[in-house]
Amino acid sequence: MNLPESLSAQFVQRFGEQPTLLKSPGRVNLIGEHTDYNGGFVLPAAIDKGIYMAVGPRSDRQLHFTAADLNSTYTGSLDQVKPASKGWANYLLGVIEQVQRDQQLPGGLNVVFGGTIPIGSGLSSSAALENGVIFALNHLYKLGMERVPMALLSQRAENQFVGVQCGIMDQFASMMGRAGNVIKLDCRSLEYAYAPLNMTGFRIVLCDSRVKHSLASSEYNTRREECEAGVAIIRTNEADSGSSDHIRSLRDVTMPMLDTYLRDQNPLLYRRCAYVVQENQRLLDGVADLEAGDIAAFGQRMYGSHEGLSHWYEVSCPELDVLEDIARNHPGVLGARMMGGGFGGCTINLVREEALADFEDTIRQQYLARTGKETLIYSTVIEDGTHLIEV
Ligand code: GAF
Repeated sequence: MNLPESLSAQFVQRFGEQPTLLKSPGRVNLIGEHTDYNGGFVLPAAIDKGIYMAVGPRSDRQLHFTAADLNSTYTGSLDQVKPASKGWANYLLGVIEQVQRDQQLPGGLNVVFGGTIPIGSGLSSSAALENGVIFALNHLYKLGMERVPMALLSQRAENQFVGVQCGIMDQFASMMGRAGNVIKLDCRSLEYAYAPLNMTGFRIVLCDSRVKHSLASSEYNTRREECEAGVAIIRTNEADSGSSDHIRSLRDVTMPMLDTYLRDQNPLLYRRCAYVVQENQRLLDGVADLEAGDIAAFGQRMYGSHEGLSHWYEVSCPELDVLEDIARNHPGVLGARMMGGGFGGCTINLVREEALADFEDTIRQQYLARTGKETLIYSTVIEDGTHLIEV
């Protein structure tokens, strides 16, 4: 029995009726890290690993959720949605709370879910879960919501209920993904375009550091504050020399501005802001590489991204740096970098097909030798965003 079949069987056993089934994927991001909350660009895609959900409406106002992988259950009411002690339940409750700000749901919800996204791997299982819930409610109760508003609702649930001040990238990628394509997303306007990723001859391989340092969420919020502080300084100085109305975020800031107002005056803020300004440009240049079919040039930009994230933005960690270093020195790798918020999780690697086996062996052996830790390696493919499935 595969995972959706097993979830479906558990649903029938628990609720005595057939569920609706859906899949909500995790995401990768090829380049453009920590740019989303700075009004910049990202280049993510939905992947084959994801959350599977068996869902059904209820005629009463109860909520019955089962996290099958954890063998854990939550029961509550639509009329009393408040943070739960079971952390996983908050990703579902946050979505329900957001929906009910706009409209009264006609009934409760039954959910049995499980997943193939390793917990804590930085592949956005939380966004996948949130998207799964809003997609289920939209389908079951005919809420009439389009996909982008659903992704935005998931992000608000994460910001306001779960309390993580994430940008829009993860929820957008999981909801909007299209098989075989990356999404070039302007995180300010939410304009987006799909770009086919020609994967002839190489694979996307994720190397899981299997660490999640506790700094992750506090440092994430600190980076956001540092970027905002940098923008405020640039605005003030630019206002003195003319108009600064157009400077709303680091998206509007240039390297000459940073050189003039921050480099000597505040080296820490300079490094943070310069990383973001350069990463945005790297993404635009990288998209041009992909359009030209130059995957080798794109790979070099991934190394540049890692360098900036590690030394200037300081969101990497020794384990991720080791994974990137092993990859950079392997002849079969086109590009590699840490991915997502940082302080643990996965690196993303573009690996030549013929080198896959040797790459995996090398990573396993050297990561163990250099960190004393075992890695997990996932070869992944780009798939569709959140969607209904059948077993
Ligand atoms: C995490 C966040 F959730 C995203 O919004 C994004 O900021 C990312 O870190 C860094 O690019 O995944």
